[in-house]
Amino acid sequence: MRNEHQQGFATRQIHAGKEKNPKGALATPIYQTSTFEFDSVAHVGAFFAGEEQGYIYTRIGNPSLEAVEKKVASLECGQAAIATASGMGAISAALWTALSAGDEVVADETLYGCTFSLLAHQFGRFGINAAFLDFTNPENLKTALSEKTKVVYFETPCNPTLKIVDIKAIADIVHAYNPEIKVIVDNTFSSPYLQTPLTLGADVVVHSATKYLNGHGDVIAGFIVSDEDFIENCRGIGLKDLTGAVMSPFNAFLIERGLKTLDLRMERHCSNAEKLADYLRAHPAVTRVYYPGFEDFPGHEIAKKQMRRFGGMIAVEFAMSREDTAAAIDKLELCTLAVSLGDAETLVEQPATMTHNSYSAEELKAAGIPESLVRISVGLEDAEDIIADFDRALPK
Ligand code: LCS
Repeated sequence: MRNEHQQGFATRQIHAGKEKNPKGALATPIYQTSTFEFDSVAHVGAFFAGEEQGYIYTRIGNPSLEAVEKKVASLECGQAAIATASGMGAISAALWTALSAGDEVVADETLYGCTFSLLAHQFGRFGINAAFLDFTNPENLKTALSEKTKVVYFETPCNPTLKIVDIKAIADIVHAYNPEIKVIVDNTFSSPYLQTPLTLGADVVVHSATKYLNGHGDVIAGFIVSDEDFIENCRGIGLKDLTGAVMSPFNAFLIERGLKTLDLRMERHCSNAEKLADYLRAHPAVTRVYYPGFEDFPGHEIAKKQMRRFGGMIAVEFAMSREDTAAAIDKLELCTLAVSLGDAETLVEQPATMTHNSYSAEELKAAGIPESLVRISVGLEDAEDIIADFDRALPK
């Protein structure tokens, strides 16, 4: 049999991390337990010192979590992963692990609203400064990095404008300046099926597994993937002591189950997004479609280089006021007005009022997020039915 590193993505999404369990169950059992039993007091010391393998308490480790952590590490081509209670749990545990008072984060200016809020509005209280700039010109980083910089942070494609950042170009500039700086990439919008930032020079990947990794809209969850040392620190400090935001064993089971079809789902998300983007671009009520698959989309060439396909997310500007746009969106029947993304259902939302309402009007402008922008997470329905829903809802 080919070893795990030689196996293809589909094989790893099904088999990686799986262990034969004593009762022979094919699916990983849900180890729904908070604590684990010890044989003797004499043994306890060895466990706590890490000299003996085993489990102590689910906030520190659990077999259901370990199975899905190993799978995600394999899919992201990382040495190790840690499961967290949410995407924000992963982001905060990774950042709290990497940063101390007096340090600085340099981040791209277009980020998921709560990540932006954590960096821009909360970190200052703890003596950590965040500087924001546009990473589409990697040269911008050369003047922004300093001896205080400990983390460089970005998403690609970005939420919600799908702006593309060149992972390798950023990682090369940052590590040439100081190899100790952690380049952290939020890979939520791509999933490891479309893009693996660690193979392009990033040090850490974070995920909202709430989205494509789970894929079925029924959990809140996250992951950090990196080398063994960083993940060990995230486990022992960031997650255990600082955030405590551990994934539940039941959610680990659901995500492991969802991951077995990640490639199939991503292929359909991408195909449906291509069709809907083409339809919207030709619609007279539409002024601009943000979609990395279009040849004239800024960043298309970089997306082609670092992604397998162009993803399932689209953003749209209409030739209508914010109110008329909202009225059209309200007329959608099959597509659902909701935040989140990466689900089987097509989800539609207005970032300025929903996911990105932590940005002020000036901050939206700086991040290139128009107030009337509509974001679509294209689902797994028949593309013709999604298009028919928009065709009925949009003014002729
Ligand atoms: N990173 C990205 C890129 C996200 O889009 C989100 C959530 C998070 C991290 C946080 O993950 P969570 O804690 O929710 O699991 N994005 C959302 C969105 O666009 N709509 O609703 C949530």
